Amino acid sequence: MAVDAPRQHTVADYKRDLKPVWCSGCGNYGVLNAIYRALTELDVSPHDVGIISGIGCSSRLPGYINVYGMNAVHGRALPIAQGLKLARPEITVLAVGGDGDGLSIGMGHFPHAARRNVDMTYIMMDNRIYGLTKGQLSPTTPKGDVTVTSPFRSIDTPMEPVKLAVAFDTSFVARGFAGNLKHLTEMVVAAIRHPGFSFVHVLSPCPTFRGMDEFKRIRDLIRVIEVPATELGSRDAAFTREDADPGAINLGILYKSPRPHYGEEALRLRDISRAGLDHEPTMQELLQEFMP
Ligand SMILES: Cc1ncc(C[n+]2csc(CCOP(=O)(O)OP(=O)(O)O)c2C)c(N)n1
Ligand code: SF4
Repeated sequence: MAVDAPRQHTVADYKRDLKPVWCSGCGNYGVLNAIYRALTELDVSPHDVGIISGIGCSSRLPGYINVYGMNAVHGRALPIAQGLKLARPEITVLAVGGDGDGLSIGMGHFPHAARRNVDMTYIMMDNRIYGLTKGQLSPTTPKGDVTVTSPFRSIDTPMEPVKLAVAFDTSFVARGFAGNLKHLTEMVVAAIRHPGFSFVHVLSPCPTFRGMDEFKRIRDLIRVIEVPATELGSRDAAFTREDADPGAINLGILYKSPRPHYGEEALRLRDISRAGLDHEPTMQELLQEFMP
């Protein structure tokens, strides 16, 4: 789109009549609104977007956006979304889901999505609990917290999604907060614009199972930072920043590892495999090669 060209889409184009069934005060409303705004800013046609989720309260999100979507299988948003992008490289593909979906049952897919580097965006809505199934401890539940499955307090060390993403050399890593819509929208826009697999960790409170003061607790810890471009590619710097102040949570673009994405690599491979051929092989010729 030319710089001065008027936008073709408004937020209303991405909204549906179906009202979310989320509890009032749920952080997921903030994430939904950030995605509406990001798509509006990117001015992408609803029919050119696909959003795939797993299972959970957060994973209901595709149902509330007027784009192609699928509330899929628990923990499997990433492989399905990668398949969609490979089949339809021209569309914008997002995967969304909770901390349970992405870090428990779906954890095996995260490092592979990062190393494969398909050009898509993964938004993890981290509420530090299993919401849909009514309050069990999740991989990100803080140590010491009481949940329905840790009635005498959790003794597990929580996972840290941003550090995991950095360790996996994810090509773009950011963090936002459902209670800071403007900043979260910026993070989602930057992630979608990034050519490669981008990960946005979103602090998305569940007041129902983590208490009404969860929003305030998080708001008191967050600080928006701007990492200098010269530091964005350093894993050491990213880890050091995350650990620098145990009383603070960094919001912003936290790590970048730019490299050719999977689609570009696959095209290169196709060209190499065709070098020396004087014509496009027919199906008959290919079959003959494998079954002479
Ligand atoms: C194969 C399978 N195992 C377990 C479940 C039950 N289950 C549904 S959602 C969920 C966890 C949800 O937690 P999270 O992904 O953090 O989402 P939230 O509801 O908190 O947004 C579980 C264990 C399931 N649906 N399918
Ligand atoms: S249970 Fe928690 S995560 Fe689920 S809709 Fe309610 S507030 Fe949101």
